[in-house]
Amino acid sequence: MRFDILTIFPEFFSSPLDEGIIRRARQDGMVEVAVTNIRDFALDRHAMTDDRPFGGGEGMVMKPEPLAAAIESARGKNPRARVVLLSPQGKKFDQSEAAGFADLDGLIMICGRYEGIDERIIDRYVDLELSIGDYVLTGGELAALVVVDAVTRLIPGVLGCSDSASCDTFSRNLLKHPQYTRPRDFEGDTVPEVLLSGDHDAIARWRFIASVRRTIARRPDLISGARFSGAEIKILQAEGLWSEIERIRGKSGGGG
Ligand code: 9D3
Repeated sequence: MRFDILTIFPEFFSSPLDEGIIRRARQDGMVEVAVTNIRDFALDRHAMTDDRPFGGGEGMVMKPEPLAAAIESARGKNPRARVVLLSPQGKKFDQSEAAGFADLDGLIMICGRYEGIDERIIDRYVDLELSIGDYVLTGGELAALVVVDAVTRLIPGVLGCSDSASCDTFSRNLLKHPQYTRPRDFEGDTVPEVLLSGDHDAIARWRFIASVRRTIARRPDLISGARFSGAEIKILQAEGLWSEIERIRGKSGGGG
């Protein structure tokens, strides 16, 4: 996978892409990330990348010519890439979108700034507009980093077995159970007894129940997409959680 990131703030990307799993994935050649300064493609004397909106109004709009030249250049190096614009108007990015991107040869990501980009660039080049959530950022750079991070860890070979993507929270639609490590007693707060018991069935059951309780409390929207085995349903019935799950599913229409 090759990511091409087009931005007027290339410095934004230096340290986040040079640490941890992404750094290793780049070093091992499993992903390539190239950051391009859109300003390098601005032809006028002042290297302007923005201008006032036709029709008037607040703020500035990113000019089409430098963006078009930057996209064409990125396409030359990443010919089979899909072109994504990070924008508050986009479709919400989620784990299934990340998994789809992990199968692609390349992504060209345009980071918007100011009030956005000239619509003709979207019409001509952009395959997909993506938002990372319902909050206001100052530009698309952090959103692009979120996409690189979420997609990179799904590329085969990037994660070791120990943190394999297959048991992620969102692969089961359940939140992770609480976790503890040494010491057993931290300033009087102790670790749940069952985790010290060595009884692996009891531990698995405790963790499953804790995951479900947490998901019901914090993310009831995920419950509709969770699927339980017959044995799990029996456990949830014994814990008095199954009726709660059916109630949540009924309310949300049982989708997922
Ligand atoms: C309505 C006036 N504008 C803000 C004062 C709208 C606006 C323009 C540009 C709001 C935010 C931005 C910059 N944000 C992004 O480029 C962005 C973003 C976001 O803000 N939230 C979630 N995902 C994304 S992806 C790109």
